Amino acid sequence: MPFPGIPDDFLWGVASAAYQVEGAVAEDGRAPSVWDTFCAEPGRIRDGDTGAVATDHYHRYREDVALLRDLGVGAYRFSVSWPRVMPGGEVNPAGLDFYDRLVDELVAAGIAPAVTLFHWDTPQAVEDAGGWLERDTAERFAEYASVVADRLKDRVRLWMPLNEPVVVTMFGYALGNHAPGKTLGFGALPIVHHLLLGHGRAVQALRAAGCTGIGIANNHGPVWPASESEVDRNAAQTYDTLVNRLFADPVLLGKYPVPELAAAMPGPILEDLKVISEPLDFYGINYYQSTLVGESTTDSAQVVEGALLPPGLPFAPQPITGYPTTDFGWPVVPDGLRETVATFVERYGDALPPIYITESGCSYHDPDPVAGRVADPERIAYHEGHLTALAAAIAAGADVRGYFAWSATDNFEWAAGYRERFGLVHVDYATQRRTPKDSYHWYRRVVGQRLDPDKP
Ligand code: GCO
Repeated sequence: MPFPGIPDDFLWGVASAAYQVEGAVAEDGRAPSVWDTFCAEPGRIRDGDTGAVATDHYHRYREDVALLRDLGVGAYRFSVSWPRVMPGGEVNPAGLDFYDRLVDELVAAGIAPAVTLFHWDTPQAVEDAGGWLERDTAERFAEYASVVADRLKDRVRLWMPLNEPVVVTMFGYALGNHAPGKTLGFGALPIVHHLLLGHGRAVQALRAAGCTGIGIANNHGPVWPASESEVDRNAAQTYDTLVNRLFADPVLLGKYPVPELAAAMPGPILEDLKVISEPLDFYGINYYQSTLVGESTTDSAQVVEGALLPPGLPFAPQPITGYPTTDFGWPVVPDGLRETVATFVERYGDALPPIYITESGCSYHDPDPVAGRVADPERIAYHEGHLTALAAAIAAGADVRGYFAWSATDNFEWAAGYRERFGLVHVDYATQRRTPKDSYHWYRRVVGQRLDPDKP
């Protein structure tokens, strides 16, 4: 049996997000999101790629669900597109119908739907009214949450109002290499509070609609100091606070991690924190990599993961050496997943609900299919290593209930376009042909052995 320690009722899944797979951006009443606008600006996306067609999942969802059924996963995490469901503030029945069909198809295939409500695709109309810089956006988001809940609540097993709010804030609003492309630096801090308030108000709306299985999906990873020097340790601690605690502390503990951050937030903070810390049924961790951080020693800007970090920040991410890297250049540190989970257990104690790993995955520039096969041994090694590390965290006492591989199919990797391939299924973008990779067959065996130990 692989991964001893992983419980038999563990939920095996795969994940995706609307703008990365759906395409059909102007169909059935969908309005533009900030990502449509951003992709249309020259120079924003590698090779000028856009999500206009993506993997055409909007039209091919039946074929995609059939692939998931054959994979044998127990759950599929996808996101609902806000600009499809409420393009201009009013409900668009045709948009909502798509998710109704998708959810029916999943349920018929024996797969539990796990829904993200905001995977970064703010309707452009909402952005034009101030977007997440405006408190009112949290209310608009809660209205949208209740519309989706009313339609899908009878069939959805897990709900995640927000996905990776720290990335939206940092890349979308502080550094500007993601939509909506704003470069506000620390001026982006109000976004944090409004996203959190949107989360809390959406949780309330979901509960009011009778939903259960409510959580969040946020990305986390160990932050290691570049050296034992005090300056490097302080720099790492600051960075850790921003990426690992800025959203988790308010949600789980009802407070901001440090008074300076609380002081930077707009509105009636104490009242809001009560809403933000509505109890959750689970906490979703997206894990991709660990980060080495030292003091900022340069007076010039630094490019990290495509983002231009301005000079003068109190920290500087540095390359991690001694680990293999993916073709995207990310260090592969499986034990970082164990460490992340262990840190959460230690840091939040009784305030931490059960954990799901809501994403983990890797991009390799896979070869084209040959005779219906795509060999991707590195991706298998990635997931095998991370599941082994996760099993160790569980063996040490962490309550982890599931793992969602990112991603089901190759898809639109934001500013990096289509070059990066994270899927268990290869997509030929010229023909939209899907070819399960070796990693798909490997994952199918892992999932299947858990379900039925006698299965070959
Ligand atoms: C997320 C992720 C995904 C990415 C994946 C690989 O926020 O859920 O950013 O959308 O495609 O993490 O970078």
